[in-house]
Amino acid sequence: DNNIPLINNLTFPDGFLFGAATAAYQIEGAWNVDGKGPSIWDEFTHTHPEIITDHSTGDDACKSYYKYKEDVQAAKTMGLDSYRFSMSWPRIMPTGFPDNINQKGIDYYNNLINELVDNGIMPLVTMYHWDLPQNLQTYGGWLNESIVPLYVSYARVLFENFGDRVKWWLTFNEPQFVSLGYEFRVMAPGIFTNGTGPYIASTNVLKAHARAYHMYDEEFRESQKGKISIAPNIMWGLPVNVTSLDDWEATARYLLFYAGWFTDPIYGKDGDYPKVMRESIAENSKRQGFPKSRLPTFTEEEKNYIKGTADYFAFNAYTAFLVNKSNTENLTPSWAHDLAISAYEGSNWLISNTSSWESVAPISLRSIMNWITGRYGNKYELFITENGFADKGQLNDTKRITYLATYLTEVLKAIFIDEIKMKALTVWSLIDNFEWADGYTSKWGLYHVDFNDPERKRTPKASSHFMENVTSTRKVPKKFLPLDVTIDLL
Ligand code: PNW
Repeated sequence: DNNIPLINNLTFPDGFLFGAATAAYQIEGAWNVDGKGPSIWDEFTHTHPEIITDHSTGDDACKSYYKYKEDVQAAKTMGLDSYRFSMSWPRIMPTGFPDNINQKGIDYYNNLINELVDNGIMPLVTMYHWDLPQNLQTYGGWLNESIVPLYVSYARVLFENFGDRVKWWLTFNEPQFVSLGYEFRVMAPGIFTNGTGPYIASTNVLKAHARAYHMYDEEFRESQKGKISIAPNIMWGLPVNVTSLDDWEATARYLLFYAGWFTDPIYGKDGDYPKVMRESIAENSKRQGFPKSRLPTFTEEEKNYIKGTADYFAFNAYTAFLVNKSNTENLTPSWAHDLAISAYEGSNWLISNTSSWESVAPISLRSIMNWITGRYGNKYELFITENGFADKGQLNDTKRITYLATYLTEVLKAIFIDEIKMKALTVWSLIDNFEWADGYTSKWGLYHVDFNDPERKRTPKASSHFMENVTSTRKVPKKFLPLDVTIDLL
């Protein structure tokens, strides 16, 4: 019966946005040029080259500080509706303090935004993608609550200077950086804090986010009419053994300790950390002899202040893990030991050869979208701020195409079967770039960048032609996904 459409015949609705993303430290280079102050990532790569796989840095990266017009042309060639990029706090405020604003930094972002607007591409701006001014780290960085008003002054400078043209904002990319930077040591500032740092930092990040949101509401929304959110990473989990209640419980903990850590306070009804976190961290802290829980508590006033501070539901989504319970009772205090799970990649899953954590698990995306609406209601527009695949950077990137085709198909299912309000999918990344601790060994771009060429020549990959096809037909082209089945079967 032909009344039920083939999934490949479904069209992305009008207003659905296709985009691609980058981040300042990963692409700009010009790390000490035109008055930019050093960031914690400059410091980290310069002092700890052993942590970066190929001992590289983002000193030059893609040189997008000089080549931003080529980046915009790449987005334009693919027919993208939006480009997500981040602003470097130390390029705008070299010390992180508001008494010193670097006009050349403001000029750079003005030029980039104007170039986007002139080419009909919507700018989506991440205000913080991990490159804290190094000067603020000397005061403790995200562990010191004084950072909250400093972040708010930085946010004000962005709204004042760019808010006439930027209508979509993200306060933070993946606030879970607090565990990578203050526990796992794979990201700047690279310190271990005995199970305290990630929680103190997450509390300050949430307060900074909420204050920036309220400031926008009070001072800018009426004239600028933009939208603000935050982009947590949401990784899906599946129990190792589906008949084990322990594994199901571990999977639920994993979702709440990682994603719910930030989504519950903002989108949940209590404005607070998930109950499972509050209870188990309090219990562990007591057993470990701490005088109070290592997880800070919010006052009622703070909860009400944090609750509801997002205009749309943004999230990064890449992958899933199999999860089971692990016993960590007698181990060092830490976020990971509070979580008390083990996570694995499925043995027969297609995995990325260059990323240590990514496998191709498209069904996870639909599960995540349904988890969001199930837990927080179907009132927000959902905006996938990152999704993409890592390889060695070859031009004929067929696995990236399969990855994107299958994930985009899950978005169609969410729209047409689950009736979820999907607004956008933004591919990570527009161009190959500096992939944090993986340096230049793991490539995510729709465009290849030649890092041996002083000009950093950009070349379209096969996946960029795939995206061009998607944006011009507004469908997942059948030749890339031979799924000859009707949507009711999926
Ligand atoms: C994101 N994980 O990081 C970041 O937002 C980007 O800057 C980064 O380049 C991109 O994804 C690719 O890695 C992640 O452990 C870091 O699951 C870690 C994880 C996921 C995303």
